[in-house]
Amino acid sequence: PVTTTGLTDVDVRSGMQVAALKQAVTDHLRYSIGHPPVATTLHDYYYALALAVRDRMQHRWLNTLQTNFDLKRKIVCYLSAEFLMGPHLGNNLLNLGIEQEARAALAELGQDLDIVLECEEEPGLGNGGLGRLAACYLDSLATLQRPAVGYGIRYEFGIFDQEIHDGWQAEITDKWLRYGNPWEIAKPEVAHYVNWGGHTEYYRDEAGNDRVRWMPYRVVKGTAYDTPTQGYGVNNCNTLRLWSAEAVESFDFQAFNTGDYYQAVEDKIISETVTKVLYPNDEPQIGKHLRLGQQYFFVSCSLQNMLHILSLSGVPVENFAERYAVQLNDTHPSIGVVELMRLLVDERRLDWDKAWAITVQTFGYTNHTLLPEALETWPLPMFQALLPRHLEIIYEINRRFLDEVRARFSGDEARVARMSLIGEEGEKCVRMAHLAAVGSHAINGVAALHSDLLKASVLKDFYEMWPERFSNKTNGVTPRRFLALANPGLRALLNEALGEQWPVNMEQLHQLEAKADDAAFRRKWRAIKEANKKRLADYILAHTDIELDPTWLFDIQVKRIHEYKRQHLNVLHIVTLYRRLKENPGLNISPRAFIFGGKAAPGYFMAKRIIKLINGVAETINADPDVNTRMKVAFVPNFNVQNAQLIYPAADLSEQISTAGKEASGTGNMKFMLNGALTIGTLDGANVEIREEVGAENFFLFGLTTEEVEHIKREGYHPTDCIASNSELRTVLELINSGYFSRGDAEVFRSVVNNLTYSDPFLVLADYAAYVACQERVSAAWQDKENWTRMSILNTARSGKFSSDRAIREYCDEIWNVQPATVKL
Ligand code: 26Y
Repeated sequence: PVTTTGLTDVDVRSGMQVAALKQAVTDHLRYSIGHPPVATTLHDYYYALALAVRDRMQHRWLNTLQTNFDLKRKIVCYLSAEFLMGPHLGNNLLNLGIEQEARAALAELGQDLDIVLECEEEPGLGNGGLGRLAACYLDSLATLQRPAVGYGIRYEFGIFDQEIHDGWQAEITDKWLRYGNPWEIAKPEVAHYVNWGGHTEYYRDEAGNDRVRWMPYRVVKGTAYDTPTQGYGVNNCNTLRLWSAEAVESFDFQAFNTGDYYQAVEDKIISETVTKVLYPNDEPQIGKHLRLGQQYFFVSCSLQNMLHILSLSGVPVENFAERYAVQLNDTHPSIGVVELMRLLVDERRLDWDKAWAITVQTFGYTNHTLLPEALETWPLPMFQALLPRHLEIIYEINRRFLDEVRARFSGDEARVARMSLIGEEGEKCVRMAHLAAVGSHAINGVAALHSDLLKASVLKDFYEMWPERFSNKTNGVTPRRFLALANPGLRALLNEALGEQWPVNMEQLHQLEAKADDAAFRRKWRAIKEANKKRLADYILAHTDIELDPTWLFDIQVKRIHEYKRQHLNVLHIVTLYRRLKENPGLNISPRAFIFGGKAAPGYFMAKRIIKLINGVAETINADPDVNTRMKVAFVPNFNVQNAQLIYPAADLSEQISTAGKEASGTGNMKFMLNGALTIGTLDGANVEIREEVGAENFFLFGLTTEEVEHIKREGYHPTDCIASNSELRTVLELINSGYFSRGDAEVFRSVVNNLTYSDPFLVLADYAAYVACQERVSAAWQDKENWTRMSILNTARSGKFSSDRAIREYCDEIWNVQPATVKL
C-alpha cells in the first residue's frame, strides 16, 4: 500500500529517513493523538515523535525476541526494585542513529527538537545510584547484544519532585503517567497471580508424597508493561518488563454476592496499592509491610514469567539455570531465592536437593552497601503474616545451611549464630543479605575497595565458607547517555579526533593523551567546557534566580543528601573561604561557583537540615557584595537524570568526599570524570580506581583512609578535640550556630552543629583541615589554565575503564556466562 506522499506503510513505521519520520509524526498526530491542528501542542509533537521512534524500535525488538527464542540463548534477568531510566526520547534517537533526521523532520514541521525533548516527563523509578546503575546496565546489555530482561515495578508515583521553599525541601508527588507514557506497551495478557498472607496446609499427593499448599488471604494480579531498550549502533533491542498490581476480578465474588459492594471495592484498592509508590528512602532501611509486599510481588511475577516462557520454549524446568542468569540488585529482590524454591518444590514438585542446586546456580547477588543501617532485615511476625510458606522454606534452607556450617567449623556455635538466616539479637528477624549470599553462586561488590571490605566485614563468615563465590565488579556508566548525549560539544570534538567508534570502545579515548599537549586542542576543549557552563548557568538562573559566571571554577556536588556523603564538609569549606574573604578582602582566590543538588529522604531530619544550611549559606553569600564577585553558592532543585545531563558536562571540579569506607562505589564520580572534571576526593569507593587510572598528579586527594577511620573510631573519637585545636574551624561552627546564615535564627542549625560537635559519626571534623588544605591546592591549580585543561583532557582520556560496557562484559563472562546474539532485520 502506498500513501499519498509516496511512502509505503512499512516506511512510515520503520523508515529512518527525514521524509519517513516526518510522515510518521504527522500520522501519529492525526491517528494516535487526534487533536485538530488548532489544538496541537508542543507536547503532542513530543508524543508523536516518541511513538514514531517506538515504532522503529518495535521492529528491532520483535526481531530480538524472535532471535533469542530461535537461538535458545541464555538470558540475563536483572531483578531490581528500581530502574532510573531518565528521559527516553533523546537516548533512543541517539542509539538508533537518527538524531539529525528527527531534527530535520521536526524542523520541516516548524518544531525545534531540543524544545520538544524537554517535554518528556522522566520516569523516576529509582532513588539514586542503584537504580541508575540498573538503567546503565540495560543500555550496555543491549549494546553488547546480550539477551536480557530488566524486571521491576511500574510505580504509579516515582521519586518525588523536589521544590525548595524558603530553603527547605518540599516533596511533590511525581505524577509521571499524567499525560500518558508512549514508551511502554501494556501486555494485559501477560499476567501472573501473587498470593499474600493466610496459612499453609499439608496434604498427601496422588503419588503418596507429603506436600504443602499455601492458602492465601488475598491474591493480587500482576500485569506486564514492556519498555523496549534499544542498543547503540546495533539492532538488538531488549525488554524492561515492569509489573503493575491489579485486583483479581473473581476474588471479590463472595463480597459481591453477599451484597458487600463496598468491601469488594476496598479490596480492589488494597491490591492496587502494592505498586502505587516508590519508597523514597535509600540506605536506612524502613521495615514496612508494604515494601516487603512490593518486593515479593515483582519477584514472584518475574520468576513465574521465566518459568512460563521456559515451558513455552519446551525446555524442561530442570534446565532453568542453563537458560536464565538471574541477578539480584542488592537484597531487595532476594526473596526470589525462596520464591524459586517454592515454585520448584511446591508447584513443580521437584525434590529439594535438585531445586536447591538450580536455585544456587541461577542467582547472583550484588551488594551495594556496607552501612549496617541499610542492611535489610524483616521482623519475623511481619514476614510470617505476609509470607507464611516462605518462612517455612527459609527455616528449612537455614537448617541445612547451618548443618553445613557446623560440619565445616565444628564447635564454633558463635559462628553459627552469626551466619544464621535468622537474627536472634533483639527482635527476631530474617536477614536478607545472608539469604542472598546462601542462595547465590556469585556474590560481588561494586568497587575494588568495597569488595575487599565486604569480604572483611559484613560477609566475612560467608567469604571464609565460600571464597570462590566472591568477586569484584567495579561499576560503570553508559558513555552514550552521559557523554555523547549529554555533551554534544565534546562528542563532536571526540568524533573529529578519534572517529566515531569511541562510544562503544572507550579504550580509544587513550589516544587523547597525546592531544593534551596540543595548545590548539586545549583551546577547543576549554571552549566546549565554557559553553557547557553557560548552558548550566542559564538553567540555574531560570530555576533559582542565581546568576553564575561561566568563567569561574564550577565546583559541583550532586548526589542524594546523606551524612556519610558529607555535603556539610563542603559547606564548612565554603564558610571558611567566606570568612577568609571577609577578614582579608585582598585575598587572592580563584573565583568559584559552588553548586549542589540532591534529594533528601522525606523522613531524614539531618539531611533536610543540610539542604536548609546550603540554601542559607547561599542566600547570605550571594547577597554579600564583599564576596559575591568571587564566590557564589547555588542549590539546583530537583536533581534528576534530565538536569544531571546538563550538570556533569559543566563541572570543573567533582566533589567525592564521603568518609572512607562508606561509599560503596559512587557512579556520579565516573560521569564527572568522563566529562573532563577533576576530582577532589577521599580514598573511598571507586575514587580509588579513578585515581589509579588518571594518575595521582591529576587527582586532588585528601582525608583519612578506611584503616585510619576505623582506628580513630576504635580509639574513641572526640570531635571536640578537632575544634579545640583549630580556631578557624571553631569560628566557622560558631558562625553557623549564631544564626548568621539563617536571618538571625540561632535554632535552626543547632542540631547540625551539635551533631558535628558531640557525635560526628562520619568524621567531618577529623577531615576538615585536610579538606580545606586540599581545596587550596585546587585553587592554585586553577590559576594555571593550560595545565588545568591538560589534566581535564587526561581525565576524559583515562575514563575508559568506567564504561558500563566494561562492567557488563565482566558480569557476562565471569558470572552469567551469557553470549552475544546478533540480531538481523
Ligand atoms: C532498603 C531500601 C530502603 C534501600 C533502597 C535503596 C536501600 C538502598 C537503596 C539504594 C542504595 C544505593 O543507591 N546504593 C548505591 O549504589 C550505587 C551503585 O552500586 C553505588 O555506586 C553507591 O555507592 C551506593 O550508595
